[in-house]
Amino acid sequence: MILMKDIIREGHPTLRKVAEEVTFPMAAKEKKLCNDLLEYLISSQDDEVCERYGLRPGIGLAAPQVNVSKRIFALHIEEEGQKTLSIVAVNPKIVSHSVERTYLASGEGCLSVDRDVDGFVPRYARITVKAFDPEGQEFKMRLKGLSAIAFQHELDHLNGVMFYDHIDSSAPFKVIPDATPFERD
Ligand code: K2U
Ligand code: NI
Repeated sequence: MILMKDIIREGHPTLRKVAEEVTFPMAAKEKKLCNDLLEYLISSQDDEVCERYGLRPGIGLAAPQVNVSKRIFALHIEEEGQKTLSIVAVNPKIVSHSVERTYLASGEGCLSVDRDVDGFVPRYARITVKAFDPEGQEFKMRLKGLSAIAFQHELDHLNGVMFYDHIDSSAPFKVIPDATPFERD
C-alpha cells in the first residue's frame, strides 16, 4: 500500500524528469504499481482509511510521485452528476483540445507539494485523450471539468512539470483569456 512516506516531495529530482514510456507486456512490478496508485486514491477518499493511515486525499497520482519515472498515472474522481472516472492511464497523450480554457477557481495543490501556492493554473477546458490500460488495451476518452484538469495535472507530472510552473508569479490571479473558472462544490 502506498503511504505518504512513499510520495516524494518537491526538490526531489525525479519530479523534474521526463518519464519513460512503458513497453508491453508490462512487468508484474509495473502492474502492481498501477493497482497501488489507484488503491491510494480510493483509500484517500475514504474518511476512515484516510485518517487511519494519515493520507492526503487525492484524485490523481502519477508514478514519478512515488519515485518511479514511468509514464503511468491513476485518476479516481467522483463528480456530482457524472460517472465516476476510475482509470489507470499508461503512455497517456492528449490528442486534441478545446481552444477554451479553464482553471480551478480555488487553485491547485499537489501531493508532492507541502505548501499552498496560490494562483490560477490555466488548463484546456475539454480534451480528447488516448492511453493504454495495464493490459495494453488502448482507450480514448473525452474529458471536461475536474477530470480534464486532473488529467492535465497528472500528465504534467510525467513531463517533469509542476502545477505552479503555469502560474504567472507576477500576477497569479490575472484574468486568463478564453477561460471559464471551474468551481468545485
Ligand atoms: O498529482 C497530485 O498531486 C494529486 C493532485 C491532483 C490534482 C491537483 C489539482 C487539480 C486536480 C488534480 C491533488 O492533490 S488531488 C487533491 C484534489 C482533490 C480534489 C480536487 C482538486 C485536488
Ligand atoms: Ni501533483
